[in-house]
Amino acid sequence: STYSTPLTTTIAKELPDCPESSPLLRGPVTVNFNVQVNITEDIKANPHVTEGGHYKPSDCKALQKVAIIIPFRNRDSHLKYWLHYMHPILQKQQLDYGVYIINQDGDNTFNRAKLMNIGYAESLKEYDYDCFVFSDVDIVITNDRNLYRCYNQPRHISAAMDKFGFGLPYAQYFGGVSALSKEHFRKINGFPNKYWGWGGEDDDIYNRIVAKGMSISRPDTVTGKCQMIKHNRDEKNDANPKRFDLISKTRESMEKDGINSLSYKVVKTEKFPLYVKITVDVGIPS
Ligand code: UD2
Ligand code: MN
Repeated sequence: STYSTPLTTTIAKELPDCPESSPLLRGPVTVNFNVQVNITEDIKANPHVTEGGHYKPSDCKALQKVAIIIPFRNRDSHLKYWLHYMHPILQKQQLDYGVYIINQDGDNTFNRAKLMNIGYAESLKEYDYDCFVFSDVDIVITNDRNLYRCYNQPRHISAAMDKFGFGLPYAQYFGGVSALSKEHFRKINGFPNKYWGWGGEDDDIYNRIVAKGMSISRPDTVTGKCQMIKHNRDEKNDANPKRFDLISKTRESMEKDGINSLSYKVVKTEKFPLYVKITVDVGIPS
């Protein structure tokens, strides 16, 4: 009588873990920003991406849950290219991921790093992410083996940009696309909120990482090749004259300026087929 209830009926089928290296990867991907793309066609081309830009493999359990966070304002013409090229690649990488466009409301000075902090906080309200990829809207990778996931150390994904001759402008450069685990992000108190306008925030993040005894991991320069859409500097994102002074003080400022001092207001959340757009009030320079 002990064995009368078949155990199997109550056990849910569990997916096997996805392999360490996805069998779907092929290497180089052709990217051409001169060829027009169409969002309606891209929605059709990615039927397994669900409302709000989420995807997870159906045949295996993804190794990481990745929130992709894009600081944004008035760059729809770039966003459509990002969606077109990146969704297919991310699916091939067998990630459990979601795409978060963090849109700065109004027309005050832009604040990239603060928007990325907000993306971290808002994405965690929605899902139990363990890895965060922060990406400019105008950059795509051109090799599908450049994984949008986290590593033991903070990862600089855009390691070989076309605009820097497929190398680094300087060794400490951390701009473009990067990946930090929840643990990495917490260790450095997130990103600075006090960089208004263009420049310096990426160097501050680099300083934070080094100050906490971590180092930067990068793909090799073949795998790390990326392309940026050519563009002019936006309005209300002029070079920040305070950046040099701020960068020289990261070690002191990072303890009080970061995820522990983040304040903002969500103005609107919109779910589109290939992404979530969260419009936020980041305040004004103080
Ligand atoms: C470089 C870095 C970038 C950042 C920036 C300085 C590279 C490849 N990237 O980018 O990571 O450190 O310098 O802040 O070197 N954005 C908008 N709307 C705006 C302004 C900016 O959406 O009005 C977003 C968008 O995601 C953009 C990103 O902010 O890609 C960086 O701004 P950028 O592209 O104007 O600056 P760029 O190319 O010099
Ligand atoms: Mn750019």
